[in-house]
Amino acid sequence: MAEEKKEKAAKPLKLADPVAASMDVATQEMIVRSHDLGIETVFDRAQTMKPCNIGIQGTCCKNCSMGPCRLPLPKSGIEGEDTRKGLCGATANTIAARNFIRMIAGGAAAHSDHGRCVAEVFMSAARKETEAYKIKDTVKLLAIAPHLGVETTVEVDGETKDRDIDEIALEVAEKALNEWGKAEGELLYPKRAPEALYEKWKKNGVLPRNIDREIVEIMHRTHMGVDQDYRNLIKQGTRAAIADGWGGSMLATDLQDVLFGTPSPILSEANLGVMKEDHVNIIVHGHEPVLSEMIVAVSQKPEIIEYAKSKGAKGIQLGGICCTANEILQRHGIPTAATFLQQELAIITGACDAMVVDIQCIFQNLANVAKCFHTKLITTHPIAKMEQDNVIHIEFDEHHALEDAERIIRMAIDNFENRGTEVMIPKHKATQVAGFGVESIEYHLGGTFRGSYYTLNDNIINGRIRGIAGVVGCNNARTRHNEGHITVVKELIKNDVIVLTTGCNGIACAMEGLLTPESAAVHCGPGLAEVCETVGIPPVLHLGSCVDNSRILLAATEVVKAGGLGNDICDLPVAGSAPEWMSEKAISIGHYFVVSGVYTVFGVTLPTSGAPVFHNYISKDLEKIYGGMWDIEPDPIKHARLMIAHIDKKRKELGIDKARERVLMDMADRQALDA
Ligand code: NFS
Repeated sequence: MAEEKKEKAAKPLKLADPVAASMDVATQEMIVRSHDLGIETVFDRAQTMKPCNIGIQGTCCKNCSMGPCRLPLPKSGIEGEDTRKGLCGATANTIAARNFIRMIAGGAAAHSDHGRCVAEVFMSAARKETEAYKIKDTVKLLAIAPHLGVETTVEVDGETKDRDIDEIALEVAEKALNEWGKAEGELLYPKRAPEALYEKWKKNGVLPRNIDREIVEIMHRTHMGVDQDYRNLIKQGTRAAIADGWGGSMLATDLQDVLFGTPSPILSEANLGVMKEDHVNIIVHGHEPVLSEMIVAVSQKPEIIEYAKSKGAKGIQLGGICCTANEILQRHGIPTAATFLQQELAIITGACDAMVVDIQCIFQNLANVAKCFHTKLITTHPIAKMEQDNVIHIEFDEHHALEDAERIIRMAIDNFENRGTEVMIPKHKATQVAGFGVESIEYHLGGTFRGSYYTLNDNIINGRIRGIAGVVGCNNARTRHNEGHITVVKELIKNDVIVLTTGCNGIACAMEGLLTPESAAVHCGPGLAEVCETVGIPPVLHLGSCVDNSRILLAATEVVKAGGLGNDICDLPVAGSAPEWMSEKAISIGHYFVVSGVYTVFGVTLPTSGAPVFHNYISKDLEKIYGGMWDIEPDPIKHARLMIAHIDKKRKELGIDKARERVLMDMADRQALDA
């Protein structure tokens, strides 16, 4: 049976070297396993398929059918005038800028459409049309309401009274949904940014009008023969990126927190070793927590566990991949099974009874791999189906969410007995503490004295903490799996830079054991180690999924508000990084970090290298406008050092550079200096 099934899998043309492909031992073992079974994975495909040298430079235009027009940089570079042009005359700068902002449109659309789905479920919950979803976190609801212009109190007979919570929820739902397509005005959440930043956006004309419009306008402006000035093109990219970070993503995070609970630190595990041979293994993969929350709830029902036992399993083991993993990890402690690049390997364990996917970052090849095993691959979202005939589509709907989830789980349980003999789960897994956020950082590193982020700011000012880095983003099969992530993060914490992580960087750090308080003593410089030990936190704080990068923006805003470190995000000793990025979402995230004032370094490559003038504009000139800028550095050590150099530059500008040697100045001294 297994032999016959194996025939269906494509045999890899060229085999990846497991050690060169990944630094993670579980991954290496599973790549060897895939070769033994003759099943091709992304690691092998990366050997056979090489990227196009022109596309990689960002200078291939296929926006009309006279092309594709290809404008690679000449080997000798460009001396004198750059005469390269497409048939219509489009320059390399125009082409690269158009491609770049189309990536922003793709990324912003993905995050924001996810946010819209959550907002629609939120509306159903607020209208009490669904049994499955309820307004869970009323504290967070009351916290976000004012930012959407929703009153939380009413005047009755001259007296101020609390407004009915159901009424507030309903109005929040209406106001939130309106953000995607309102006819007039501007997006509401950008006002949550530090005032100086908001004013900067206003002055430069980049305040988003509504989320959908900014994305549509990118598609219009990049259509053949419209916008032909890279500066004007990136300006629209800026508007759409703000609409993502300070709009669609931030709404997704907030509404998810209200519906499912605001995360707080929670203990769990990570890597393929979380799967259990004697359990029904259900892997949830994708991004929206709307479905996975239901899977978690149903999998814990006693009658369902009994059903699993009646089929010979000891229980049900859930595991997550990609940002769905981060969502159910931060709210329920469900272990993380894999990063983006390990998704096929989870099936190759032979122990995956069902893989349930929704949207984004899902390999179509999962279907081919699933054919070699008993694994049921279930798509659940109307906008994300697969053409292969072994894929089951169970369309998920908030109105019968629990029934859908139960059907899926029962299908997985029934499938347990169909497992072949070829089960091999790697033993490796690591302990992690995840579930940090703006609120829990305030709790751990805040303090009630003066400002909410007082202790954090104080430790930055006195130099124990050198600065803050946001390290985020994907894996990329063009670079060794997890090595960029881990090397960058270790170099930062070694130099007393505290790291906020999300997405697949968070998963990589978890697999490496960096998300435990104990890791501080092993990997951190003395200042950061002392702070982590005193407050009992890991040196790398996991803030959730990629839409939760909005938490990083708001944490930075809290740092500004707490005082003593300037009056804008661009004044802070902070830097951003995506060492192994690959998705359009990462470009959108990178750009909203940059235009929020953060120096942001990407690894691997950036599709701007073929257009040096445009590259120069986003990596140098943007700093003059927004205080943040893009940079590219594939070498992870150099990458981290660039970030540290920027942090030191900011410390110097703030006049706190000497503090790291003296560790003398405290918050009060600093505020006295500011006054
Ligand atoms: Ni982010 Fe999440 Fe991972 Fe990259 Fe994909 S999971 S939204 S895009 S690969 S970090």
